[in-house]
Amino acid sequence: LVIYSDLDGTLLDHHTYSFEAAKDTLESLKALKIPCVLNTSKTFAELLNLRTELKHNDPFIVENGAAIYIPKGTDLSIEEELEDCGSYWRKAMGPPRKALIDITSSKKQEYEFARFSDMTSSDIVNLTGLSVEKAIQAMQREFTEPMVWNDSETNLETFKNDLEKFDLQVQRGGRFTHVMGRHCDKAKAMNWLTEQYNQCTATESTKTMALGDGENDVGMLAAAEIAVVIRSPVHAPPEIPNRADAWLTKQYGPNGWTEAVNKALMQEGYL
Ligand code: 2M8
Ligand code: MG
Ligand code: MG
Repeated sequence: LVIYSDLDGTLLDHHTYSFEAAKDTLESLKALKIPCVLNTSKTFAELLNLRTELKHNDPFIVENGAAIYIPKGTDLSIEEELEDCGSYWRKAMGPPRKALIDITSSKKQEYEFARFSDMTSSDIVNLTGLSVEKAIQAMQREFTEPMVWNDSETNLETFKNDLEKFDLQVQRGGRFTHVMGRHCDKAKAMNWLTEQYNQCTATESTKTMALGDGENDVGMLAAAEIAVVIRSPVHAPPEIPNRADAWLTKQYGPNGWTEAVNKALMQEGYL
């Protein structure tokens, strides 16, 4: 079993960003040697900090599938050449953020939006409830551009169509609307990494479980064998197409996460 987990609204509480309710279960996964891959909209800078808090040692995926980081020394033998990023190997899939900023700048007359690149760290603090330090880490983006969409839903559809011509796509997170490359997402990154795990386990293929609360998690949940929608205190659960078997947790955020992971551990015979 390999677990792929979103952070905000899933492993972390939507409002407080606390993972207290999931701590014991995270420890159990470590003891059982079940990798828990973080698959998030957050940046590498945010992950460096959070992984220390979470005592997380497994691979992780940042900026909505744009880059996969594998700590050096992880028991995986990867055939293709990866970028050497100090303590990590990196597989990058997304276009650089600069391109997203340039293209969206050309749309500023037509639509109402405020991008991270238009905001100060105190704007981000006010919108997210993050500390100034963490807001600054969230601003250190490489592949995606979150924005506050201040225009109509109809115009969002037109904006999406406009961006498609530039090979870009738009996905909603818990708070923001993210502009990102059209050929990368959480699902593609998960599939690539699962392929690497599969090549390592000679006898059986890796079973995947994915947990998420937002629209940007739908593809990842649809592609996982065990799909878990984490109930949100602020928005309706996303629909997972063709997955009547997807679980919806009773509890919100990290409480729901713990509920679902323990259910899976029982079902798979680990407990
Ligand atoms: C943004 O991501 C969340 C993910 O659901 C959102 O769209 O609400 C990102 O900018 C991330 O880097 C940041 O930490 C987070 C803070 O709430 O917001
Ligand atoms: Mg989320
Ligand atoms: Mg996320």
